[in-house]
Amino acid sequence: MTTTAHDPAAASALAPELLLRIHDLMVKTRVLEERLITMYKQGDGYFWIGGPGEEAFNVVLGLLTHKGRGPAYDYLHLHYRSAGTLLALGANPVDFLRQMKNIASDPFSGGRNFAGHSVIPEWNVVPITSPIEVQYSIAPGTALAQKRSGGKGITIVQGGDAGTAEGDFATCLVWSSRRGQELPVLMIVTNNHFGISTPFEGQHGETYIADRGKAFGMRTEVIDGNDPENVYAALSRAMDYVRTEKKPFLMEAMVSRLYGHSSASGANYNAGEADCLTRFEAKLQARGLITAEACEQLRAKYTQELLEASKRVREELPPEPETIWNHIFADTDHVGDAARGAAKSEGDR
Ligand SMILES: Cc1ncc(C[n+]2csc(CCOP(=O)(O)OP(=O)(O)O)c2C)c(N)n1
Repeated sequence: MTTTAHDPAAASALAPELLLRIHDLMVKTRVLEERLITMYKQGDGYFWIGGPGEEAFNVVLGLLTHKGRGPAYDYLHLHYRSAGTLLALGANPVDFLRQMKNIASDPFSGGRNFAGHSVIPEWNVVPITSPIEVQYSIAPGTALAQKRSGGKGITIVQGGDAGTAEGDFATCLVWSSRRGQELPVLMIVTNNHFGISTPFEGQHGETYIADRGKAFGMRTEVIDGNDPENVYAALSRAMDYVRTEKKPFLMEAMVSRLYGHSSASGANYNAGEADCLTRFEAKLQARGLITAEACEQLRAKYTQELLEASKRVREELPPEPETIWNHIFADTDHVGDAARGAAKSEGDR
């Protein structure tokens, strides 16, 4: 395709194929979240939490991550709004439906955790937790291992704005930035301006959370997380810095929360928030890269696929009681019959 100074497509530094790939993944992620919400509302799950409104940022993060297992690759300490990142890495959306339905074939937790709590050891995706922010105090550990092993892997840790009030966030600032012992950590705050129902304004003295990094000698940046092209440029710069300098970086990305906090607040669409997907589609259409019809067809295709998958998942079985010990770190039964027997014979001696 030839471009001229008047061609709107020339406005992007990214290749059209890449822009369309990002768009495809954003649509796939949005449709997945909407399917999960529908499943929840139909009684096919107990709770929904996810990231509709964060697709622009999260998809690009996944595309830029060096995927693999072990310290030579990037570690991802994510949170419960990260489906876009995982789909961009290549995760199967049906696995998210399996976790929502709590069936045995859920690869993340064997049907025992609720939606949005993924873990993919093969890709260094550490378990996503319900307690918010703990990922920030765990992240320096993988970064330290990476620094010691000397490879190109970096540690990426992400969470919301309200959680930065927790001590774990300060732990990450301190441990990542010790002079002469800095760690390759990309700290990300996806700021949707709310902690459940608490607005940002009432909880922060600082204007930008990212500014806290400056006191620790960190590079920082505040970005519009709703614009995937902008995100691509900013994340590429930040990751490159962390990878080559082996020093921390704190990025704050402004994002939207399109369906409220979770099913606990109704999970209904909030038209008052900026929608990164409709914004991006308008841009791509204005540049002649995709038509409105093609956007609708793509959405319809994924909607149909996931509708069919949700019907299949409904027929699958819940986990067997004895699998309760799977997917936990301890490999010893400390409370069952075997443990009681051992304790008794200890006492008999
Ligand atoms: C340690 C801990 N405290 C409180 C909660 C309850 N809680 C769940 S989500 C949440 C708000 C998180 O807000 P934010 O960090 O901004 O992330 P968001 O969900 O908005 O992406 C709270 C307080 C929790 N899960 N864990």
